[in-house]
Amino acid sequence: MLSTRRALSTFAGVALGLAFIARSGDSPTTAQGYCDPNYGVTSTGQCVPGNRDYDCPELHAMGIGDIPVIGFDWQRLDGYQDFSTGEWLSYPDGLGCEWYGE
Ligand SMILES: [Ca+2]
Repeated sequence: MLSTRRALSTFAGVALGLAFIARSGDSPTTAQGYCDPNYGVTSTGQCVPGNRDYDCPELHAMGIGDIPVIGFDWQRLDGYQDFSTGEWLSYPDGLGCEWYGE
């Protein structure tokens, strides 16, 4: 079950993403839809789909990892936060879903 904090951040991210799409009009796409503008293209030329909130295991299964965070990390791909306390267990470093740990 999503926490209120996560739900709010997800909503903010979606709003941000949609605003970006509306401005740019033409965005790169993936099989899953458009690329989330908050995340950069990986070294393998892939991007994070922006159609929903993805988790790192899912993205890794799609061959997507070491993702540059260039906007708001609403999918929480970088760093690891304890949602019950809000404490960062592993601080964000600008790269999400590293292939080898955070
Ligand atoms: Ca990271």
